[in-house]
Amino acid sequence: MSEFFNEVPARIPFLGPDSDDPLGFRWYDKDRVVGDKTMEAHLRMAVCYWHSFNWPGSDVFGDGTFDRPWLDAGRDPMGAAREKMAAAFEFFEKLGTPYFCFHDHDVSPMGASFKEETANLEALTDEMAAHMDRTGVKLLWGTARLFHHPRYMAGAATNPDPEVFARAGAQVKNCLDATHRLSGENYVLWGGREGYETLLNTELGRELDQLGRFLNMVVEHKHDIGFEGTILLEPKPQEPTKHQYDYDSQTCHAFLQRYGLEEEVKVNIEVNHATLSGHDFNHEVAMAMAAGIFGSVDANRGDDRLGWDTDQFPNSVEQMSLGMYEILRGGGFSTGGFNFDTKLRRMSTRRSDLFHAHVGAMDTLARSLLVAHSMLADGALESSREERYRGWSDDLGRQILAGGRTLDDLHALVAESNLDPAPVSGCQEELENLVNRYIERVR
Ligand code: XLS
Ligand code: NI
Ligand code: NI
Repeated sequence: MSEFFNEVPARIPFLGPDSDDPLGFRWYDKDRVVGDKTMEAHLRMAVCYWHSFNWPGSDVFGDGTFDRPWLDAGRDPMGAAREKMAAAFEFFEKLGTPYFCFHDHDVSPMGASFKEETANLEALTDEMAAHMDRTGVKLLWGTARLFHHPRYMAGAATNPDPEVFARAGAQVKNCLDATHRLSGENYVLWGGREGYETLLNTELGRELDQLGRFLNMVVEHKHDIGFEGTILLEPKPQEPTKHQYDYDSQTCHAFLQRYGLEEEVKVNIEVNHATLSGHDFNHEVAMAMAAGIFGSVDANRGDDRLGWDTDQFPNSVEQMSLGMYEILRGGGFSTGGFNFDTKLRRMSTRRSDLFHAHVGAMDTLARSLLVAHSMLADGALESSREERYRGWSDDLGRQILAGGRTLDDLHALVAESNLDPAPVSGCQEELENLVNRYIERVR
């Protein structure tokens, strides 16, 4: 088979932190054991099919800039899909990520009818299975593109027209079946158009009920076919809609509880969707962990100056260490992992740029894992946190939480002893310095 990324060696090697080779890992040593698992098993990293292979480098103001011959106009769609698939698996294998993720229409042409769409996906799913067997690369998650075609312009599940809901349901069945066939470990729903542009034409309560029913149908189908992966919602506050219903982790949790799905569905947290919703990445992870709905992560970051989804490769060890700390503290990933839902900049036009980008991102996550693990193993942050809440283990705290004290009781207690607790320092700056020390010293 002719290679597409022929300037890159068969496998990106681990060379260690003293190496200056731009195409070697400095931190990602997949077999290195960190705590109880290898780096590879902790991070469960995935490359996304869409931005890396199915996007020509276009933006709203300009055409594609990348060298992606399978996207050229006039190509036979199935032939082009096969060529793209071969290049994608060559990339996954050379890079050494254990997983990939896809949308149905990243791998498979839409066709002229639903029948053709279904047949295309089935045929290309078989070919993906063969590539996966050959390379050992696994599927972290699949997802259906329910936001691209004009029929979905007013939403898929939340569309005012039930026929659009039906069309979306049929598409998700195809994609969930394909994900199951490929032993995918999760199935994602990002509700890019499940929201609104203006309240003037929107029946908000009705749309939420539609979305709740749609998600229940997805879960019912999952059980019908015996899919054991996790169903994940991907929160995002807006873009392309003015308001997306799955705004952030806390909103998703309330939605899941309302529609009886809190035991069935978890969240796929994207680093920059967190910041777009006005939160830090570590906040979103901690919130999902606290609600018992943490699932997976899309690792792409934003730009501090830009208020949209720039999908940049993660390069901040501090940001990712703080998120990683919450992930480890909550017990790590089960079926989830780190997906690179990341885009090159349009001017990164060398084929090898895709490698440079992922190598740096994987090193950033690996180094962040080491930082987070040593912070957790040393226990300094945890012991100061425990100390801060110590009172809640004493009688008063336990009785309050168990429901054994009323406001009258508290009134009597405070009046009797003139209770006047002294403020205690939160030690924030000391703790921040501590984190920086771990970042400095990690090896
Ligand atoms: C868009 C989302 C999207 C999902 C998959 O902002 O991040 O790429 O991850 O549909
Ligand atoms: Ni995403
Ligand atoms: Ni995104």
